[in-house]
Amino acid sequence: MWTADDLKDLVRERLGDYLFIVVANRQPYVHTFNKGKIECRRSVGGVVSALDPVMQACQGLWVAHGNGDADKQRADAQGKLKVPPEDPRYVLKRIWMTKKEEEEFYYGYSNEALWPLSHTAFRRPVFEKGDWETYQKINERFARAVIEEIGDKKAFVWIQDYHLCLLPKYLKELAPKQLIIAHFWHIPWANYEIFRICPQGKEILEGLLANDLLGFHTRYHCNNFLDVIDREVECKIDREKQAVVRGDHQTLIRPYPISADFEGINRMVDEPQRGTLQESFISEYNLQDQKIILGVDRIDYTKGIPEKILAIDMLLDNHPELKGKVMFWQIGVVTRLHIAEYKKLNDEINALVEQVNWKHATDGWKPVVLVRRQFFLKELVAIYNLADVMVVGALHDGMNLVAKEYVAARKDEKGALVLSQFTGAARELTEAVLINPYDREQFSEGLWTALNFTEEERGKRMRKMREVLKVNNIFRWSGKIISELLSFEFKE
Ligand code: GDG
Repeated sequence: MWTADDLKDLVRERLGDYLFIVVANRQPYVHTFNKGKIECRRSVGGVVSALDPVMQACQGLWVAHGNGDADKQRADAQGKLKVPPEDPRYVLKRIWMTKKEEEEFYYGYSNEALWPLSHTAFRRPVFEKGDWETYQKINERFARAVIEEIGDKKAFVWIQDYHLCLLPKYLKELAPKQLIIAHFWHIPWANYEIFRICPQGKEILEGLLANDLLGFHTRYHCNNFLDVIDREVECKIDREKQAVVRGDHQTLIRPYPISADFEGINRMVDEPQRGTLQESFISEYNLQDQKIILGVDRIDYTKGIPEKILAIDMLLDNHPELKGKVMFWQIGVVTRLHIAEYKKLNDEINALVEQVNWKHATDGWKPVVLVRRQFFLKELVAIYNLADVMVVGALHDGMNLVAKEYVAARKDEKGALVLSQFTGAARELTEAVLINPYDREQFSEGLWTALNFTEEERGKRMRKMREVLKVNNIFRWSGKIISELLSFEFKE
């Protein structure tokens, strides 16, 4: 089983004198103003939890967008500072963007073009010339930020996600012999029929093929990528090695399913604070005396939130005896509100909640409680343990960490998971009740099945899923990628 210490040992033993650089849009530490004082907090999310210990061990460099309102105050003239602030171990180099650049690079090309394109979620991607130009410009800015730091040294670089498709190519052009690059793509990769509509498709593929290693969550996404390459790029595809070969360069294409910090979450379950948190949530959200069906998502049109509310509606239509006894508690962090589609979705969800509550409410009880608030992982762990059924209804999702965190948090082996078959997580968590969120009847049947599991059935399924996640944890994910990355040799 992989641990944080194994990762640290791996990097210490194999890295030698080379540099280790992570490049991501998201930074690991953010500085913000709060009542006139500057506060620093670690960003939430699996990638930061997995990579922060590695960076601390190898004293690497993390290049990211400084998006906090007090970030400039805490960085030097080159945007650099040592983190974590209380025990500085590695360098965070912030790059800056104007509001307009952020609008066009982050909200525009990344999230209005590449995000819907990759998720095949029936939202039309928007390709704006200005967004694409800024996307190129910001990718170049990230490249320069890395190159400034390496001097004449050699470095292993690990790039994260769809914001930085062009970065590998720019980097290799600037320093062809000094860099070995891996890239992890956190979202699905669309099939050719979808991908081919992207006007900048060729440039994006050229960018990604400059990587030495390119990772996706599942083999299905790797195959989609290889099919697209096969049709769009002149090259040789070595199916046995799962590699794309062009001239003397090859890019290995590999599946690496990301996961949750299983042990860390299990430790949080044991903290005495959990009980207190649970009591306060029960009284704050009126959760007493009923079974809880829980949803936790960023409010995003790929997560199938309206589909979940409609499945609950049908469940109550078909089983009115559940009224007053079961509730659907949906926690949703509002994101990307700048984008019109997200605003529309928020309005649609509000209207649906109101409609379903109006239809089924009885004295003092309503079926849907929607909470738009951000919780810390410790709080989420307490919340996961309050839920009889966890429901993930994503229409398409690279992995879905919420499903894995729920399983990791159910040390008591209680609780059941209803999981969309269109998530990467469904490939590993086969003991969940798998549903198609587009099929309302099947979805509501799935909820009914999960609510009615015997204790034995529930325990058996949860135990099996926990065994899978205990081994396939977040450190295994990063360990596998870093081992492969560090096994490449630099060109002479
Ligand atoms: C993308 C891909 C892939 C913390 N507080 C809250 C909250 N969190 C954390 C959760 C979880 C994370 O946010 C959400 O991760 P997901 O994997 O579910 O979804 P995306 O944000 O879409 O992530 C996805 C992931 O990258 C990693 O590769 O799995 O497929 O789309 O860790 O603990 N989440 C919510 N409320 C909070 O208050 N909803």
